[in-house]
Amino acid sequence: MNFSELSKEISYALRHAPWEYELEMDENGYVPLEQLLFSLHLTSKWENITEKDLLEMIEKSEKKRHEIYDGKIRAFYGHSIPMKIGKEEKMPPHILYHGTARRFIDSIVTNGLLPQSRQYVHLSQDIETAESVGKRHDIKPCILIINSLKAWKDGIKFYYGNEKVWLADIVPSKYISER
Ligand code: HQG
Repeated sequence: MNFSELSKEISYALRHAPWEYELEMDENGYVPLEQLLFSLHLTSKWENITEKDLLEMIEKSEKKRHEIYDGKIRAFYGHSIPMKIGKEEKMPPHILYHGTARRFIDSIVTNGLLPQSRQYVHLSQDIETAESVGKRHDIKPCILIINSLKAWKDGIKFYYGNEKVWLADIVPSKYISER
């Protein structure tokens, strides 16, 4: 079983294209496991996939991307679908990080961090996570330091993704500095 490929496909379905898989998604991004399995079974690649495989995929993945709960599955973050997924508002830690490409810095300094094609800006709990997020965009990523608690006290909303990923609607540039 190629769990990495499976995780990619499920992320695609749950974050970007539930309609391609005929999934009915609730306001927190959950879809019935049954629906997802039914849809995956229509392809030869995943025709034998079981709930146990999905649990094992989640268990073995280094990144906590998905969650199974009460017969439903959801992605913790990353959504780009038009229906905004509700996330739990939470007081953030003092500092969060954001790894990005050098070529985006000028625009981020001018406009702040914006969600771009996703529903939320994604922030990292630690520098290592920010490094690996940033490396997806640039071999020498920039690590930005977010003065998150100050921003939260000033009324910027933060949301919990998983233990490594925090979300925000936007982060104005006055709370951002370069490492
Ligand atoms: C940049 C992956 C110009 C932003 C990762 C980022 C993460 C701006 C890019 C999760 C900007 C968007 C999300 C502005 C933000 N001007 N560029 N004003 N504001 N940007 O991929 O945060 O592996 O949508 O810096 O690990 O890189 O899929 O977001 O570089 O957790 O589970 O616009 O996706 O998780 O890129 O990554 P993305 P991201 P998975």
